[in-house]
Amino acid sequence: MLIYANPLHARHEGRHEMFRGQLVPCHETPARLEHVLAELARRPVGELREAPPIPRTALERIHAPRYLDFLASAWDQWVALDPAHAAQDALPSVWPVRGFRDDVEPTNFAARMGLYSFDAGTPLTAGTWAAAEAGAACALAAASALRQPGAPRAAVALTRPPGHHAGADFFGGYCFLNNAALAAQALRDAGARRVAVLDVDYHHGNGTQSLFYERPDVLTVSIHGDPRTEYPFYLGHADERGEGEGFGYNLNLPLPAGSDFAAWHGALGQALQRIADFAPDALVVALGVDTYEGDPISRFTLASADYPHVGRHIAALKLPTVFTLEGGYAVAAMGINVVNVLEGFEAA
Ligand code: OKP
Ligand code: ZN
Repeated sequence: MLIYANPLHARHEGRHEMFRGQLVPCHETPARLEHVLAELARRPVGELREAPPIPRTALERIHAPRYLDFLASAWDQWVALDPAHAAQDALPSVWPVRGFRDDVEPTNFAARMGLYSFDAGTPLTAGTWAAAEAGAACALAAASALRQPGAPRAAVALTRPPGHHAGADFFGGYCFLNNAALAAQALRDAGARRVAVLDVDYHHGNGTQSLFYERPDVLTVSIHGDPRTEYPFYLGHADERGEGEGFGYNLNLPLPAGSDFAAWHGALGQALQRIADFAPDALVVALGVDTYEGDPISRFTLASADYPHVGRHIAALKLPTVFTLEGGYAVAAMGINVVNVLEGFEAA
């Protein structure tokens, strides 16, 4: 497999996220990706490649122009408000919930932060845009690699910040640009008639679901902690099946917090069966390993030894596959768990 590692990922380095009324150190850190790279150096399951830069039009296939304008300029505006801001992250604090307008873009910076976000756990930092844009380039390069003659079976966008919570015009859940959605759309644009997205991160991929909710050409399937108790709370229930022409093309498989690999594996079987029935030309896997038993913010109990099976089962679909890196916060085990999935896929 080909692996596109984001060379600018460490430029996104949040200091704090809001948790229970306090600012606590970020879980989503540069060390996460460094551990995956270190494990790949020990177990080289693929060839590392560099992603070419992408035009802004590539991002506009998924994201709203005014949202991209905001993200690209937000840090400079934050620092312009007060030079002392250069040493602080920007976090939103006010949001337009039900009944408020989202069609008029406020000029006030805090108001725009809230317009384009849904939580206070996702700091915007000096290098956020550079890191997110370079990560999107990795996702698009991975999608494009699968369409080349002599293409590998899989390509990986090894990147952070993650993407699956980001929607057309909002960030949140540590995500800014939806790498999995960008890859899925790029595969469609390059000629794949149907594309499936399988999201195995602990948290529901609300951004990806919302982006494709009314479309029958991109099937979205997510296995995750029950949103009644787990983040992102307001989406991810089993009765969300798509809308309009997209009805029947979204499948949510929520599991109770505390679920073990036996339960998770059962849901994976359902997910893979639905994907096989859909008969897509390509697959995108939103690969989070925060399903791990040692994860500090999640509550499934998968063991490191379970992850090769995950990769093997996904490979059994025999589809050209893009992996995008999503969550995983047990930093020391993260490299082992991610490479276990990829090695299981390659061994199948
Ligand atoms: C991202 B990914 C809000 C903090 C809540 C957010 C979890 C984001 C997970 N104050 N935590 O799906 O791994
Ligand atoms: Zn997650």
